Amino acid sequence: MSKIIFVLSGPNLNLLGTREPEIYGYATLKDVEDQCRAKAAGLGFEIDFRQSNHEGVLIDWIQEARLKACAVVLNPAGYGHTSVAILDSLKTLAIPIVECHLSNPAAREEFRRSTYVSLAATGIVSGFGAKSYELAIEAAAALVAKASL
Ligand code: CA2
Repeated sequence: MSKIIFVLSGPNLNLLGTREPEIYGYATLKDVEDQCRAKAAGLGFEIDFRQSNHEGVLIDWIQEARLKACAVVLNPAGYGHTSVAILDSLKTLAIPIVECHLSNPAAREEFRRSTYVSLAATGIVSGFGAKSYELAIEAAAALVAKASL
């Protein structure tokens, strides 16, 4: 069975660490990737870490995860609040999906308080800055281990 966790990030997260650090922290996306890789390795998994500003590209990667991944960690960024198409693609997966956010969207503006992605996610980690990604990988690894018992 695959031991690869797809870790996907949506629009504008390539700018992480360069703007709005009071909300998103000072870590860059490369820092987050390094932390995720180390966390996954410690748990016996590999990660495939990708970011796109394009909805269709994210959907292509989610479809690719059906064939190659044992779990998906997804920070959909703004698309979480708008994209029925991403929700539809997630619904085709039979593997754990962990929705991940740096901030706690539930404590922010009204329009961030729900995400379409949540309707397909196994669980959500939010509000812990870059650490949210590590916690999401830990959750994904635990779900995969439980499913293969
Ligand atoms: O907290 C999160 O991780 C979010 O998914 C981030 C999204 C936001 O729309 C969601 O409500 C919550 C925004 C990502 C923007 O990324 C930036 C990174 C650095 C500087 C500015 C924006």
